[in-house]
Amino acid sequence: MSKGVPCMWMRGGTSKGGYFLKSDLPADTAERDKFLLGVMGSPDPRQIDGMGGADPLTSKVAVVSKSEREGIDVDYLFLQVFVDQAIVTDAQNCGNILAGVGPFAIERGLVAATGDETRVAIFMENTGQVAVATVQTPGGVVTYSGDAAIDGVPGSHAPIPTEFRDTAGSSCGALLPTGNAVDIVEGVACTLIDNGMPCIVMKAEDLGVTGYENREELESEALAPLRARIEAVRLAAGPLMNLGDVTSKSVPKMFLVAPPRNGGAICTRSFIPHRAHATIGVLAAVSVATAALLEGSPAAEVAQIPEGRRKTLSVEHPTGEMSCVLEVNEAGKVVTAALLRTARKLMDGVVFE
Ligand code: NQM
Repeated sequence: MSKGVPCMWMRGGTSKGGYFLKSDLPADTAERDKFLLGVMGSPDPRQIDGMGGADPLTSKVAVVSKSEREGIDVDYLFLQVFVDQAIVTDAQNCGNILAGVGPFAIERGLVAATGDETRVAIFMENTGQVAVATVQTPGGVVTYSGDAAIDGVPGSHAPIPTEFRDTAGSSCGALLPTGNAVDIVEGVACTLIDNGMPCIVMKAEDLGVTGYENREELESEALAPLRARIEAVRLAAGPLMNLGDVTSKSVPKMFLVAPPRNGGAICTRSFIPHRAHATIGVLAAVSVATAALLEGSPAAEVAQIPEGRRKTLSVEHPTGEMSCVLEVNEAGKVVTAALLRTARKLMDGVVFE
């Protein structure tokens, strides 16, 4: 048995996972991945012999180190540990797990608290972009308690407002990798978009569902043909999005959109890509909200878009909504996105593979 590796287990947004200092993990990637598979208990649909929660949303890892980059506090590498396959991938980012990175960095002494609030500039290594998170640090100590509530998480916690810049083309090289707001893929009208997360956005109606189904319904046997059709679109679109063969990749994420039902801007259901999401990914929400601003796109057809250069788009999801504050320039291009997340430290100790 190994002697264990220091690790903090945290909820970040509506996800959960292990947060490690880079220096505590094996430097060799293959060794690191083998270790993380052991920690999570993968591959196994129940992850019974590990810390993973038998769900891609709770089988996640943040690797954090002090940054050498100008103006940046820490570097953050996100790793998705597949549940039922022996795959660890850095091919996607994660804005939910990102929410825990600021508090973790302060707790581990990588960043000094600066009064009651501490801004942490985070370089997201997966996509080469920067996020700035504001962490509550009353008296110079991280607090997780507060009044901020986010849908998909019971109770309220300390707010962690997070700002993104220049997220367009994070993995696909361009906001619209095909150059089009609409492409027909496998007979379905889609927007292939990447404003921080490669996403494919389709109207639920075009796939024969309402877009208001819950997670259980979306994963039911009755909707197996829907999932097969969505996967066919995904596999065909991967190369068009400069992602190559996406058979064993966790991107692109797949979105069904419908008119908002609860006063929001748009209603979403997502597949990430094979499980239905319980809520919505952070950068995925930014990407879908951006798609809704594109004239003639499937998302624009169903969305209610607020006026003004600074818009709050409430993106409805299966268990509530996520508000994205988008700032657009004169040409209507999204230049910044800001969201509210919370995080909570669950465990600090050593973990065994
Ligand atoms: O899009 C899940 C999550 C995510 C990703 C996934 C995320 C993002 O909810 O930034 O947060 O899409 O696999 O944690």
